[in-house]
Amino acid sequence: MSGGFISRGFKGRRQQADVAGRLPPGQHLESGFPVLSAGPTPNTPLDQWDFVVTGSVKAPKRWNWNELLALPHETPTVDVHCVTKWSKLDTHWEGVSVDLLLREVEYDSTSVRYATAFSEGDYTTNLPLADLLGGKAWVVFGYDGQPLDPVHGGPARLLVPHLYFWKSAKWVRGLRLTEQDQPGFWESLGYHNYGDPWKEQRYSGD
Ligand SMILES: Nc1nc2c(c(=O)[nH]1)N[C@H]1C(S)=C(S)[C@@H](COP(=O)(O)O)O[C@H]1N2
Ligand SMILES: [Mo]
Repeated sequence: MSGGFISRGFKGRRQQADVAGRLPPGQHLESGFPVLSAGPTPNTPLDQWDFVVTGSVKAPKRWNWNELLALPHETPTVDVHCVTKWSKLDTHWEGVSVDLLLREVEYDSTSVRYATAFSEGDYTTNLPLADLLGGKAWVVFGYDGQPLDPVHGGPARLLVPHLYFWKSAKWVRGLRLTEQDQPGFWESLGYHNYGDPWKEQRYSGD
C-alpha cells in the first residue's frame, strides 16, 4: 500500500526528531532488550520471596510476595540507559513506588541519607535515598503487560530510570538504609558512584 509507505516515512522522520533529545550523550537507540547479568539468574519460589527494608531503621519492614502485590500499582513508561551505551525508550513497567514502601518504615531522614539495594546473589548498588523518593523509583514486577521475565530481574527488580541502568538492581530483595554511602558491586569496580547518564558519569572520575 503506497499510502502506508508514505505515512511510515513521515512517522520515521518525526520519531528521529523526538528521539534526538532523549538520548543522553554517547548513547545509541536499542529496540531489542539486551540482557546484562553479572551472575546466574536465580529462581526463588514466590512463597519464599520477600522484600525487606533494613539497616538504620527503627524496625525492619518486610513484605512477602502477596503483600507487595496488594499495594497500589503504578505503570511508569520510562527511558532506560545502560552504561554500555544502549538506551531503550518508552519501556512499560508495572510495580510499586519506593515512596510507598518507605512510607511504612520509620527512620531518621536527617541522618539516614543513603541506600544500598541488595539482590539475590551478591549484587548490590548504592544510591542516595533522595534518588529513590519523589516518584523516581519503583520495585517493578511487570514489563510490557507481562510478569517480569526472570532474565530481566523477575520476579521483581528495582527501576531507577534517571540513573544508569546498573542502579536498577535485578532480583532485588531489599533496601539497606545507611548514614554513610557504601559503594555497591559495580561502584566498587570503578564505575561512577552516582551514574547520571545526562552527565555521562560512567566511571569514577567522570
Ligand atoms: N542483580 C543484578 N542486577 C543488575 C545487573 C546484574 O548483573 N545483577 N546488571 C545491571 C546492569 S549493568 C544493567 S544494564 C541492567 C540490565 O538489565 P536487563 O538485563 O534487564 O537489560 O541490570 C542491572 N541490574
Ligand atoms: Mo549496564
